[in-house]
Amino acid sequence: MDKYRGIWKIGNGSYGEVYKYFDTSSREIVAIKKITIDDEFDGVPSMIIREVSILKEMEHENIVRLLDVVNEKDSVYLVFEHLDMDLLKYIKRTQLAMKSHTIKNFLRQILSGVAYCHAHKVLHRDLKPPNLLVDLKLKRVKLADFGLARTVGIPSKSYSNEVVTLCYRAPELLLGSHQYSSAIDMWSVGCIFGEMVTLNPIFPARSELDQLLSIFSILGTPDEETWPGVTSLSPEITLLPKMEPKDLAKEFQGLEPAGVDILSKMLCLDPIKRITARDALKHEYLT
Ligand code: INR
Repeated sequence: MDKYRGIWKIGNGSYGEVYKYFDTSSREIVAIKKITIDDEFDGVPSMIIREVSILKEMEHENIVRLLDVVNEKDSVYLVFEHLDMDLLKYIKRTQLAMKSHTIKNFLRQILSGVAYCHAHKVLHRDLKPPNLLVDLKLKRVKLADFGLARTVGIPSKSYSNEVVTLCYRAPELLLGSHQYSSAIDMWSVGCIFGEMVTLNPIFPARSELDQLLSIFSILGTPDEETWPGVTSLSPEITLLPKMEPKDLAKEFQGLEPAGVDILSKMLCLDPIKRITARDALKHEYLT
């Protein structure tokens, strides 16, 4: 680690903190995720090995590049390329509105990264604005924080003990499905797209039930007709208030009709009918 000079802390990954460092040999700024191996947490080393092996496999312009792995004493350091900020900060500092060509450009890049992951049988499983990194000069977006990729079950607390946000979680997971498919990432991409348009989480909520009601208040409460199999997935769904779907064009004012169409296909409640990343890239909104 001697060749790296620490600068400051820039963020919190799903486990371990991220620092900005200066690599004195390459003379480049890098981002280093420091993971302290604590004997209490049996699961951590396997999570690290998993993230490292996934990231080593992934080589794509829209996926953050892992440059080096250093194992020193009781810590593992993951050395990544450095980007200016995460998408949450980018959205927040935007104040007014993101330009429609920037939204389109970012969505295309996010979908390219996701399509690449899915083609390699990797699910990200925790896509949200803090896990997307932005290069301001190149206007480039990259997927980061693969900590949850491929692991079994999604924890309710992160390694750093922060409450895991539910706002980007697919309805089938909220209803108790254990079948993780690539559709769960597409739901998250839809939520992120909507957030770039409105600058706020489109389905804000603080509990799992609250989250479902927030989703259904916009998209309507599903039934066997709109989502075959939903009542066997969760018989309790019949106890929820029956809400009608709203007009997305009204909910997302300013978004062009093709944008509303692709959004509705990503926010399709039934995961079987949800658009794939590959098909979304061919949608007229992006061509
Ligand atoms: C910044 C982050 C800049 N750069 C937060 C951040 C605020 C401002 O997390 C980050 C990273 C970076 C980062 O430049 N490269 C990486 C984070 C991660 C991997 S991870 C690589 O996986 O989310 O911890």
